[in-house]
Amino acid sequence: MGYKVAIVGATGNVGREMLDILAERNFPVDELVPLASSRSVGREVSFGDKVLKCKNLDDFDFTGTDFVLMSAGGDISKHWAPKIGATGAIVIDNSSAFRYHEDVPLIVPEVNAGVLDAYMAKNDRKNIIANPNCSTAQLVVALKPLHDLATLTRIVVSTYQSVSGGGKDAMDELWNQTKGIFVNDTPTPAKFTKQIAFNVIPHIDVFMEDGYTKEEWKVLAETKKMLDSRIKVTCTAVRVPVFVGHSEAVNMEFAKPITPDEARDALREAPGVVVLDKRENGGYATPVEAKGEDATYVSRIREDATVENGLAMWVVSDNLRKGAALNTIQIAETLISRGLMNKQAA
Ligand code: 11C
Repeated sequence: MGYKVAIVGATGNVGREMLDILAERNFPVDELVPLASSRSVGREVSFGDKVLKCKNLDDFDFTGTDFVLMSAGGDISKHWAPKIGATGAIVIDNSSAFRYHEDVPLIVPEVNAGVLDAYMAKNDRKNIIANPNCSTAQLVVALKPLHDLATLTRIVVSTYQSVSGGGKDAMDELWNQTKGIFVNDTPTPAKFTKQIAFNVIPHIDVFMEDGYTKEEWKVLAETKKMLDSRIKVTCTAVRVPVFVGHSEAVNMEFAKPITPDEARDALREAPGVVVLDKRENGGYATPVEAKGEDATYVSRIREDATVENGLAMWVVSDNLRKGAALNTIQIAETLISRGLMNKQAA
């Protein structure tokens, strides 16, 4: 038995990745409906060997749809997700609109799949499940086995985030500036606040009152919500001139002693993680290797001797996959494999 799946934002970076991943993983789809705003209605998208035309989100009847995967920005999600959820469809939302709501689960299946059991048993659920920010998703996949082993108390994260996190216009800006610089054009920032080609920018999303950016705050709030609210988290989020793949340097403090070897062994056993950690030239992952892959790569695992029970590591993943489209689809797969979709799919 298959499911009726709709994708809101099917023509965007993440929407197209969702279509590819559903086909790659043979997700049990009976019918797939790509949806877009009125200006993109009729645009074609590929799903496996099929070409589908986008329908209009504004007048689509969601009755009988099992899953609605949303990635069209926070405003669209705020407006549509509650209405769609009320029809009985399960909305898995990639925006930040509902992530911090107490009654909306925020899920990375490798970390907190069990939360879904309690949520789906609730009669008054909104039928909305949130997907985390890309920089948090890969982080918690790598932190979870270490937290289980030695109890994290504090983490310091520095991110190196690719431009694809900012959408297609951001990718075009890096591409055009890079080409332009070779012919002596003066770069004109538009999507970014400063030149992104051959530069790094310590600013992602809006500034908050305390001087942190919203991206940095998301890493903190989402890690606490999914992993453990007692962990102290601080973050500096930086945009780098890489097209796809976010990287993170992570310093961790634990309640109990843990050696780099113990951490490496636990990470090798952990779902969704590939340890690539040879202490030699090239013995670590970079975004180039992570692009197009499902895994979260962990490298450079070593002691952080500046604190008691400290470790440091380097974490890399494809932000469009584990950070967005793949995790969304894994949530849907988890609902099915845990027998939680029976009612919806009847
Ligand atoms: C970036 N992390 O790299 C952002 C993109 O809250 O889902 C995803 C924003 C979000 O710009």
